[in-house]
Amino acid sequence: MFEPLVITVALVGAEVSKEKNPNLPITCKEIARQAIECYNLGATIAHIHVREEDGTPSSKVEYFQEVKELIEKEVPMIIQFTTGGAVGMTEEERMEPLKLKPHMATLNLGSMNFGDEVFLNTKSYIEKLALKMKELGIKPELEVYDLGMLEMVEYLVRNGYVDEPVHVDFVLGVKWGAPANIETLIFMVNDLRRRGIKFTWSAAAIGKHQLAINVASILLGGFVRTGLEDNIYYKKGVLATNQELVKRIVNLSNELGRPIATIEQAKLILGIRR
Ligand code: KMH
Ligand code: ZN
Repeated sequence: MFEPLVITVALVGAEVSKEKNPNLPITCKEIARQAIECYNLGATIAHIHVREEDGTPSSKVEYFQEVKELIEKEVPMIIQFTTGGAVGMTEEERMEPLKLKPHMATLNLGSMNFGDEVFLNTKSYIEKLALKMKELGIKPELEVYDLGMLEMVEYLVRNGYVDEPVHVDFVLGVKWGAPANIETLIFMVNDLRRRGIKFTWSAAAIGKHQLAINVASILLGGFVRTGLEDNIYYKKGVLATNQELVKRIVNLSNELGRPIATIEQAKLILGIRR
């Protein structure tokens, strides 16, 4: 049988606005509060972006610190910082929060058109981030948005930038990345297997595809990333909360016979010792 299900909640991201969904957490206190509530419902990883009070995406280290401290004061959740930040942030801005040594951080594996903008992740920046995380003992989550990035997973493993087993997150349905469908997900998982990479994996999907890809991941033995960063609706026309999205995954996974990972199990599976 599969390992218990590790659930990541991506609480806020950089692209969604409170105008689109008033349940979106913006202040550090709101982000931490929702993370804690999601932990109590079954999520074990909090994927963290921060915002200015007016909702603008921010890279301020003191905000990351506040969220981290507020969560850690109440629950032993795995804290995962974004290094993707928002399109347009400098490489230095995106890297800064790593000095707070979160348990995990994202490592985006390539440049791409991202909606109407360009999300820049050069090979040299990927290498630099990977080495920084290695130095600080931060577990990277390798973000794969398209097929070419599978090649980058192998490159990083073979050249010692990351240690196996790596943790990979397939992010499907970003305009203009790989499409969010089950065939693509299965192809990506099998591709890494063919390459002989030792890995754990989760999948995220944008908008209306989130639920189907989450369920497919439960059934295929992967882990789940849900949350308002990727999708603001519970169902067509009904806005979601982070808590509702997590609760639904917990219920579905239980119904499908896959238990939810405890925090100890999640840390063990992901090799997080701190
Ligand atoms: N906001 C996107 C440009 C990550 O968190 O590492 C990138 C992103 C990925 O959200
Ligand atoms: Zn993110």
